Amino acid sequence: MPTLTAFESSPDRGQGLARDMRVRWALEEVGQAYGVRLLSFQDMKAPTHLARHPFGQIPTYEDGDVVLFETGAIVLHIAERHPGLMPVAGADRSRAIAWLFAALNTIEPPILELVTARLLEADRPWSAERLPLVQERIHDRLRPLADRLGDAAWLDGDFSVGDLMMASVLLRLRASGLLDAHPNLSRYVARAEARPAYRRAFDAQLAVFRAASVR
Ligand SMILES: N[C@@H](CCC(=O)N[C@@H](CS)C(=O)NCC(=O)O)C(=O)O
Repeated sequence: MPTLTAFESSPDRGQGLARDMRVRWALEEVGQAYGVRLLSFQDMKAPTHLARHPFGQIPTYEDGDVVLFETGAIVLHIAERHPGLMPVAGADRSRAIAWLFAALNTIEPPILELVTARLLEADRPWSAERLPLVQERIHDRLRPLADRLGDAAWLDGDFSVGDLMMASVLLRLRASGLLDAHPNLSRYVARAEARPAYRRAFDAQLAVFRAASVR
């Protein structure tokens, strides 16, 4: 049974944004049971965890000889070994992987810029001037994504590992309200969140946060 690492007490306070959520969700989609090793921030930077993850972050994934970091690599590893998260072969399979990369490499970077601008740079004198520029760069990415999705349920045929990652990345925007300007993307995210596998993953992550809060 694979083992993940996750925050012992998540800074997002159980909103489902900590990235072990992506891995939990993928495992739930394919019906693979898993264990979780919870880590404090101190544990994350200790040699035992640095051997699993060179940057001392969560999540990691361990299954026998396989020890992985980076959610893209972990989720792809799961999708390659279990049916249900991408087409079995050919160009359709490659396109599902392309959407996984697009989520992480094209859509997530400007969203992370916004997180940085809001959380780490809010007290800088230039912050108020910079924020609209960061927001506009996000819309520059969301507009073509929304155009491509159109009225479809998922990005390329059936739900795939690409949708799992894209919805996970877009969920980081919810609190900002920026997604509201793209109603079909809001509906896409809601559709993803309504999947039973997503709910199970969310509830499992929330249970960890709640247990840590009562200690
Ligand atoms: N690109 C990495 C990012 C991992 C990441 O940023 N993890 C966060 C939690 S969601 C973390 O461990 N933050 C604490 C830190 O960086 O010290 C991935 O997708 O796995």
